[in-house]
Amino acid sequence: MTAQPAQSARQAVQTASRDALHFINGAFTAGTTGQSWVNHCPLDNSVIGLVHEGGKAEIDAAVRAARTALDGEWGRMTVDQRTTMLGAVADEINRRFDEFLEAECLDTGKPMSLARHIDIPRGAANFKMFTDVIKTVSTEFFPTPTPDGAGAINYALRKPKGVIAVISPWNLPLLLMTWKVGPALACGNTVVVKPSEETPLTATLLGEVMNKVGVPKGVYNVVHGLGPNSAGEFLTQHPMVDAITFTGETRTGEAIMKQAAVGVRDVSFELGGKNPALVFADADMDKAIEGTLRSVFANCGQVCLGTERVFVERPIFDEFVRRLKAGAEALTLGRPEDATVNLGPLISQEHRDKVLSYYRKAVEEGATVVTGGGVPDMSDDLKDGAWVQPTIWTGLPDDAACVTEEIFGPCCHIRPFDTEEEAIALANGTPYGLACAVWTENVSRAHRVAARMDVGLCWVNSWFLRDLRTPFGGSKASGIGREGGVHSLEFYTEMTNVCLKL
Ligand code: NAD
Ligand code: 6OD
Repeated sequence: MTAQPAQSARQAVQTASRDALHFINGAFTAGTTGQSWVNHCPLDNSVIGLVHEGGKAEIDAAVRAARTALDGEWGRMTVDQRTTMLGAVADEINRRFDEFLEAECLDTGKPMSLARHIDIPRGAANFKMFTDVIKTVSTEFFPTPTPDGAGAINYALRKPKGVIAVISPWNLPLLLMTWKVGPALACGNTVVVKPSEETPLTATLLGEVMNKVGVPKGVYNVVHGLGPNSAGEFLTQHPMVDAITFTGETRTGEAIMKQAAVGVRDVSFELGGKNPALVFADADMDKAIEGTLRSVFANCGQVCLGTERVFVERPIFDEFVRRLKAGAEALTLGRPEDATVNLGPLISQEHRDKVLSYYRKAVEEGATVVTGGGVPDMSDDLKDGAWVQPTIWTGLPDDAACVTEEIFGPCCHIRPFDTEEEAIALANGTPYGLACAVWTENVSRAHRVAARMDVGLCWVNSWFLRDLRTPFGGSKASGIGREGGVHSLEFYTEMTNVCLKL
């Protein structure tokens, strides 16, 4: 996406109803760059509004506001005062639930049934949960012997890390942004958020919520922009940013890590994946089919934890392929508000081009297209949207691009295996290590296989079943660090050990 001068873009969208402004130091502003771009709805390519692009001046203003808030009222609040306020943020998200729902579905085109049950409730829950965690966490205490016999006591203090840069993607915009803002604020930090350029609305709306509940100005800031040579990069390079938490592509993570190296800033990364599902012959077939359909196609395949490689034990391979095909072909594509719809469009035309290039590549690489592989026929009002067909392949070689590279679309490759050992080797044979799903009714096998998966998250007979207290994150090229429950505190706080000689 390329930013255009505001004037020309504005002329094109005189009817724009939803411009996305920055939220800096408690106030909404278009900023000073004069640059903006048109935000399109992926359902039909219609215009949502303008998004203003922040530059170095906006980032600087936001980071300085965040710093000042740390040293001001926010920094002086007790944990109780802070968590009461964040509880009110959660309540206010719930009170304005329908506005968040509409904004998220406008930006992404995703089914309201999905956003209603996952995206928006999690936006609120991410604030509630971390306020509970921070209120109950204890610190270490060691009575230490000394040669004079009097002893010393050691205890660790947890303090906010400072100004946290939050850079988030477009697939679950509110959920993934608040997954980081919630714990960061609960720990007493302040934040500058750079939401995805594709999905600016809910982060902006959250600014209104912050003001409504009286969160001091400067605690939560949003600057819109692109990544390289724009707000994203400028934010990570700002010398007053103390740590960077990022969710997005592995390649972007590499770039941000270089940017974070200046000043030796800490990073927490949730990155890409090429997640496997292992379906053993002793699995409950109904559950495995239902779970795999969700893990492959939910959110139109745009879930970092989603399955793109399915390995099925040979005796049940044909039946599994037949039933997954039937399930995929029964999925309904359409408008968010239609309760019968399972799948929305991809996030953008640009992403559709990428996914369709993989659909073509799969055929060139020798795939059998079990179902899909192209563009669906949509009604006239949706024909300009970023639609693709749910797609299943078999027969690809293990080194095919569609088997090794993250596609982030509604598609998977299914391959047979003969032994548990082979299944584990195939599943682990990737530079990524985010998540996997194991389908088996054999409890011993479940534990045995789970222990050998090189991933941060292993689901057995389930997928995307979340308990927010658990460690969440990826291994290998899928991330650095874990967030969730007390694990988030490791990143969002700095510890000072106090040793007091008695
Ligand atoms: P992306 O990496 O393209 O962009 C993510 C964010 O980074 C955006 O806000 C973007 O503007 C910003 N950005 C890009 N370049 C930057 C730079 N040089 N400096 C600073 N900021 C920069 O990712 P995306 O396309 O928005 O999201 C899809 C990807 O995210 C997929 O790879 C998916 O697997 C991954 N993801 C991972 C998780 C997880 O929990 N592991 C969750 C969701 C998405
Ligand atoms: O559930 C979560 O907390 C989380 N971070 C989910 C990530 C989904 C990726 O698309």
